[in-house]
Order: sequence, then structure tokens, then C-alpha cells
Amino acid sequence: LNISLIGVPMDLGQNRRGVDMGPSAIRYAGVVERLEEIGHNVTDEGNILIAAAEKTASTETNLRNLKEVTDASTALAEKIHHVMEDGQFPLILGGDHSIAIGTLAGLGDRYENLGVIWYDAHADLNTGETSPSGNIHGMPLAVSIGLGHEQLVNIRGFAPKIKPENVVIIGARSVDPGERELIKEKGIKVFTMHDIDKLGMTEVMDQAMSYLKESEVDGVHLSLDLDGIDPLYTPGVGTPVPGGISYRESHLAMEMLYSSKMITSAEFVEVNPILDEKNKTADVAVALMGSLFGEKLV
Ligand code: DIR
Ligand code: MN
Ligand code: MN
Ligand code: MN
Repeated sequence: LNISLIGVPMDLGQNRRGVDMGPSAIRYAGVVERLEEIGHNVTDEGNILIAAAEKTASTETNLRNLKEVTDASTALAEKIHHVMEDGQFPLILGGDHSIAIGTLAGLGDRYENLGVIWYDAHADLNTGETSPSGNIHGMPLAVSIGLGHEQLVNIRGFAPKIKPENVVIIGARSVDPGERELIKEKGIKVFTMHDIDKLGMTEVMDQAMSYLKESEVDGVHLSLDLDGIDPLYTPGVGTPVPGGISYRESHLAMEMLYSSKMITSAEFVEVNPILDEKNKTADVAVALMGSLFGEKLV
């Protein structure tokens, strides 16, 4: 593959500092070398420009840093649009999960029927009305299906970016009341930790991929929040939730996605080296990218 790495040093979608250093931590963990070793051509496109947290002042709504997140999402969407024009595979490094708003805005009009795998402890389906925190990183999936603040929903001038029936959430274990309602109302496919415990990761991934195939998706974006994994393995995240997906299960999931040849873009988000232990979380992110992009054990 010809892979374009795009860093998004965003920390304005939540209220813990340090996640803006995620792209650096992932680069430091050796992402470029790891993917090149497999045989891919990697172009590091550098970082999207993000407003400095010390200088933000948008307080006109209960959505923290709405203007700055909107501007960054628009810039990221444009960048993705252009690297895809050049036939590159977009690999986005976060940054908090609010960046997925820009990612899906950049991808959405490139596909008729884009599928999304949302690997996360959370559903990220809040709106300004349902959010308990005002943090936009809890909203990107809602925004992408067309729900939430119109400024975010209409980035790049079209909405929705994806169809709710083309979304599969994997690893959920912390879901807010408004999100639960939305999941029911829209019939969004969710594999909770209960499902992973009960069915096993092989069956969960088989079902997730069959579900997307039945929808006849013409591409699948993987949005991987490192908090989907158990904080034992990935402590460097802003909102850790115990009882998550294991390291081995996550590798298995990535290997199955690789074998399926379904994945057409990916992002790895919420790596926060300030909260981490010796860059463990970025190391896990890079190891999982190895599996997602076809690394072989023997
Ligand atoms: C919570 C936390 N549901 C919120 N969301 C997180 O603030 O909306 N998403 N941490 O990754
Ligand atoms: Mn263009
Ligand atoms: Mn998330
Ligand atoms: Mn999360």
C-alpha cells in the first residue's frame, strides 16, 4: 500500500491535556519503520494545524471549543480528500476522538456507502443535548450520522457523512443514557464487552464483517480509540474504563481485518503520553497497526 500518515495533535475535544502529543508518541514508537518493514510505502504528511489550548475562547455553546474543533475538522477533511485523490491510503494519528468528525467528512463523499468499525469503550453518540461533559470527543459518531451541532454536522457542506446502519461499534462498556436511546432508535450494531466475552473475538469480528458485507459497503474505515483496549495494556488514555478488550484479542481483530481486505482507511486516537507509562499506549497502537497492515509472525 501507499500509506499517507496524517497527524492531528488535537486535545480540544476533551479536558485533559497531553493527548495533543499522541501523534509524536506514535511516531516515536516507530510507526513509519514498522509499516515500511512490512513492505508499504509510507509518506508522513506531517500534522494538521490545531489552535493552542491556551488561546481558545469559544464559549457560545455548551460544546467545549466548538469553533476550534470545527476549523481543525475542516482542515483534516480537506487533507484526507487530497491524499485520496493521489491514491493514498489515509492513516490518521490522534489526538482525541473528535478528529473523527474531520476524518469522516473527508472520506464520506469518496464513497457511496462507507462502512465504519468503531473500536471503543464508548459509543461516542452524544449530542449537545445528551452530553454529560460537553466534550466533543464523545460526539463524533453522532455528528457523522447527521445529529448534533449543525456547524459540525455540515462540515464540507454535506450530511450525513455515513449511514447509521453501516456502523459497527466494538468494545462498548460505558454508554450514556442518551446514547443508549440513539442506539435503539437508529438500530446501530453494537458488540459490547458482554458479547466479546460470550461469543469470543473471532465470532464477533466474523459477525461484524458479515454485517458490513450484507450492507454492500464500498469501503470500511476503522476508527480505533485506544481506550477500547483494557487500560492494563493502554493506560495512556484520558477516559480509561476497566474490563476492556485484551491485547491478544485486539491483535486477532486487526489480523482478521487485514485478511478480509475490507479496510480502506484507519485512525488511531486518544493516545496520551502524559498519562502513560513509558509510551506503552503508543507502542500498542503501533503493534496493532503492524497486524492491521499485514505483519506476519512466521
Ligand atoms: C462520555 C465519554 N461518553 C462523554 N466519552 C468518551 O463525555 O460523552 N469517548 N470518553 O471516547
Ligand atoms: Mn479537492
Ligand atoms: Mn472514542
Ligand atoms: Mn473512548
